[in-house]
Amino acid sequence: METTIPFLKPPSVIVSAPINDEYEVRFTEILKDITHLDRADAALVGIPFDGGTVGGRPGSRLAPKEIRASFPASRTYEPHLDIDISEVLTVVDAGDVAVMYTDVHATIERAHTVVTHLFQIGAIPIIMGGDHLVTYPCLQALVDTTPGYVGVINFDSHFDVRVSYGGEISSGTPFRMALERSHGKIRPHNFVEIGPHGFHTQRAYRKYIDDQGIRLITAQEVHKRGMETVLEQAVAWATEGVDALYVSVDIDALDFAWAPGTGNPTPGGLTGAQILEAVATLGRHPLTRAFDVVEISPPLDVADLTVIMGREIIMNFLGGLALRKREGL
Ligand SMILES: [Mn+2]
Repeated sequence: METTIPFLKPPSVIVSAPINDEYEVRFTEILKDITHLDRADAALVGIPFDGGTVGGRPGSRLAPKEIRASFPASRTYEPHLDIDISEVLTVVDAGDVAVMYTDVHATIERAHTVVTHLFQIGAIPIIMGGDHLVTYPCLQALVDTTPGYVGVINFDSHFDVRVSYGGEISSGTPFRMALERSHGKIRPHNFVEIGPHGFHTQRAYRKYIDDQGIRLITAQEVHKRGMETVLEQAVAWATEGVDALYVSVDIDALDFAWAPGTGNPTPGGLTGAQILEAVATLGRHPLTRAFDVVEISPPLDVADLTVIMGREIIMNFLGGLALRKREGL
């Protein structure tokens, strides 16, 4: 059945699989087009917008295109999870939000409209940013379509709760905006930030986090205690009394060795293995309703490593989602 969603354009790239051996299935071979949206478990959607990048280096508007171009390298089976997503999931590439590069507010409106439609259809949106500002309309869409409270887990090297640049909204403001405009539906104690580290913020924002009761797990704490342990705590906090969970991955939560192609690369962050473990666990959680990966900047990348990292983060989230469906969670 054809589903028409306003402000949605076809995918920026459609790639076919290279030559396979007879047992091989590439992710691009199972990725369906928008005509399958009504029965999709998950829907990829790009938001190629970096107009919120006011203080750093842009380029993340090119990430959806480059991640898509990289998809043929992914197969459908993962040995640790022991799951073949082709046996379980229907995944659709819904396309890109028709952003307006010179109009931040119109772009936010359009992203909100598109993602709201995806929630109403029942698909879990897999959002490819764009900078971190794009999380705001997507999270707001989940708040607007969820009857009860919404929890949030954000992987980030920054808090992203700024009041920045004379009140201008930006990639540093999405979670403050979401909290203050959620009409109480995102309670600070259900909002967990994992990964802040390094000399990249100010005490005033830490004070805001602490005063509100927002939960903080620094990257150093993840390294000391292990991702499995801290994530168990994070999930307990974020899901307490909520109807839905939103998961956001700012690629700059990772150490710059694992994700050099981003506006603010930093040392000391999460490892590739830590984030992949975390997103698979969160994909499997029955309350997770939305997922985004933001701040991958292909023009700043080295040998496509950050694009590949983003692609693998998406694949591991889908692996978790496939486990959830197979186990009936
Ligand atoms: Mn961020």
